[in-house]
Amino acid sequence: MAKDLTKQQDSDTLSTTQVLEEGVHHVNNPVLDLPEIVKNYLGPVTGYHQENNNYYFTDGGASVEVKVVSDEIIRVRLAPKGQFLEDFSYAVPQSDQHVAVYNFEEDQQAYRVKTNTVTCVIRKADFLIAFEDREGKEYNKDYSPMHWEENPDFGGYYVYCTKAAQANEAFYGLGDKPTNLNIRGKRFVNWNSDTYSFQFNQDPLYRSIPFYIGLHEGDAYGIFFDNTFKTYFDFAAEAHDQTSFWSEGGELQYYYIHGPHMMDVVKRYHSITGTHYLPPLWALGYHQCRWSYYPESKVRDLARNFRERNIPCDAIYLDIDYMDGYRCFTWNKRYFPDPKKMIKDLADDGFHTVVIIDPGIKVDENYWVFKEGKKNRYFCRRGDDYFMEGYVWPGRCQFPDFTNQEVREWWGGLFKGLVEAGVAGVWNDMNEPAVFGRGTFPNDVRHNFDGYRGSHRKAHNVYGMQMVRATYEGLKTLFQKKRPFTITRAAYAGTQRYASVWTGDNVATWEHLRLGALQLQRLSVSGMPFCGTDIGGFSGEPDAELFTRWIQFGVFSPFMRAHSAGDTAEREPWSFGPEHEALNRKFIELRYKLLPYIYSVFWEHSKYGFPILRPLTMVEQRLESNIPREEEFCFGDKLLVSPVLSPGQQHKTVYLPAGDWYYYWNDSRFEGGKEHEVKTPMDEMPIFVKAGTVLPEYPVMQHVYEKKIESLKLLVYHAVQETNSYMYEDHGDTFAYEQQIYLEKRFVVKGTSNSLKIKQFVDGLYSERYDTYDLHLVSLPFNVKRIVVDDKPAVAKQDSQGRYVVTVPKDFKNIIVT
Ligand code: MIG
Repeated sequence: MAKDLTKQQDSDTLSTTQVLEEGVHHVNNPVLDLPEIVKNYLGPVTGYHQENNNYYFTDGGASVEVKVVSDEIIRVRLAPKGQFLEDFSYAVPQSDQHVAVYNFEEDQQAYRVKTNTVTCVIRKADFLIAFEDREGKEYNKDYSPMHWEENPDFGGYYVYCTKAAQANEAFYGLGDKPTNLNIRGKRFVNWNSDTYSFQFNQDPLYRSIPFYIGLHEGDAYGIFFDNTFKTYFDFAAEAHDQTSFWSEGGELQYYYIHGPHMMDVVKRYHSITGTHYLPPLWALGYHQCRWSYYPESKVRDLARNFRERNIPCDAIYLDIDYMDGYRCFTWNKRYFPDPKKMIKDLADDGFHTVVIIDPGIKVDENYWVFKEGKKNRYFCRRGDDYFMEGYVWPGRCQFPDFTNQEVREWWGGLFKGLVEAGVAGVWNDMNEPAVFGRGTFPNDVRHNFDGYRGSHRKAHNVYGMQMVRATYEGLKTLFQKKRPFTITRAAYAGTQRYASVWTGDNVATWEHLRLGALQLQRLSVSGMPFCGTDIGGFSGEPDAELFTRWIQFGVFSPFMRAHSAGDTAEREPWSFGPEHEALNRKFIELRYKLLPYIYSVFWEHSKYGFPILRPLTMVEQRLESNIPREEEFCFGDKLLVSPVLSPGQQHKTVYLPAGDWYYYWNDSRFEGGKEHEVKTPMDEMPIFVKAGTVLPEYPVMQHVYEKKIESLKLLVYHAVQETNSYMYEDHGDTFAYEQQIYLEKRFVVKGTSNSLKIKQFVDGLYSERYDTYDLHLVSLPFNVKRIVVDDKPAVAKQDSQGRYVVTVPKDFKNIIVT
């Protein structure tokens, strides 16, 4: 279905061994097929020298650099023959940005590079490297000295690092691997691959994020192996006491990132690789996609249906059929005679239009994109200087070298026409890169790699990242003041600076719904916060129940988009009959109610690097029983959800972390630190709000900004423990927030058995358009006698759920309820 495999391959048909080596279609781990190899290990340390925050150690031949990046981050590099490679990284734009206090010690046994937080110990006798905290607790250490072998394919080296795996250590991260959260006992390879209807445990998939977190006795650290070649990881699979990572080329270069909190590990990983920019508010709404909505009348029908049925929606996607013969940056004028008019009408009705763009450019002398690319030699070439050609949707194609700055600028500018037509977002697909028949480019394709030239071995895993970077930067320039929205399928570490991601071509099965819940949690701890699955499943047919449960999970997916393949039955929220239409509406409405909270969580990510989804092990990492709990997670730090992932499920066991929680649907209070049995009828899913939370809610809108908010609703959940909640507000789609034009509000709630105090602190220069808040006081353990707002008495009513409601000025400072 998805691809036509009968299409002719490139002239040099690959032999089976070559296919194995290319690494895309292999079934067995290709490393097992390698001939006998000789590995060189670092010998005893013979000396060292220092240059600022870099320390160099040698065994006489090889050199090892230990760099203090920050108080909590130390980078290690290996140069087998003493010669380091150029210090260039697509993931870490600047590794020298942090200032830290550090010092150095030497004794009989070891050298120690110390910061205020971490000590890196380099043992003299055997060159083993370890990382400790200030108290001398060992977090991570080498099992064997770093080693390498001459690369039989192209000179250079295969580089290896083997660390000790501690007895009960659990491992997390590595991006979108479709498997259990704890990856101990598993092996992986990173090589971006188009994996239509992938399966549980399949590897590799679309993305390469060579970053993992180790968790041992409640303490966490991270390792980021910044190497773009095909990389491998083994988490105590081959040998129960060893964790290894290695690569088919490039440098052995990794960052040790200290915890002990997993949250801090992720935050610090973001401090070097960047966070996701603050998305436009509309991008957090509900998105409707399909392969493909065309012609124009179909798109207009779709939009009309959403509005007539009162189902909120902010974005409609155009998949490849909007183009003229799949030529990027063109329109099929028969299907879309006047795109500008259509997009304008959609926009007037509150819909943003997002279009797909693939990397393959049709070889066609009458097509301006091809002509410009050809003239300027922007397309990738093979080792013998022939252009890299392959078949994709448009037929015979050539592919821009996005690792070249000049090509990226050119590509970014090509969006001019689409932007003038009103397009608000761009979806980058097939950028692993995917090529019909052969999988991807052959290894001999040459890339500019921003001046650090290399073959496809080095550039493959960053190709998609550089494509979406070109897209993001181009849109940003063309939009001027507005925030672009971008989404990519392929990625390398750091791609979060340019785009959101979705998990690719999943399947309409319950297993895939569950897999999606695991993948999004994994992406979130791996530095890819803005992520989603194809709601409903890309291929195959979900039944009504599966679709509704997937919509429910979608409400708590950072990115919420329904998508389906072209050969499936209609797949809109109303496609499953009136009963499920009402259920789907209810949950899409819930997403819109929660938008001010969701937006605030994105702000916390963008500004501070906190992940959006947080697995339970991250929330309560000292509790070993949380390690196998992978179906529930927190969205931000106030909401805990446990999506229903099985058919016919009538109830679910939910563990609540320590503290009090309120059930979202009826305000009843639950005690944390234990499990609860929760009913899960179709119209409910387990959602809990942490006690002490101030949860902002918008009225239901059909799209963002549809209605002017008269008075903002704030749900205030009683707590005895003093609790902070943050709310972020701004224009929603401009970059003015970079000039402090935003509001960051902090609410402090503190209660007793007969009182509740609420304080507000406001920071920033934006002014909201409403004047008051409607405070809904949830589950007060007492009857209200008096409410005092900034020393003035106020009157409360009771709402339909029996909550006390009081309207207060938006700039209140202090409220006392007794
Ligand atoms: O070869 O553009 O993952 O979301 O609908 C298939 C058509 C190409 C794969 C994407 C999918 C998209 C489809 N694309």
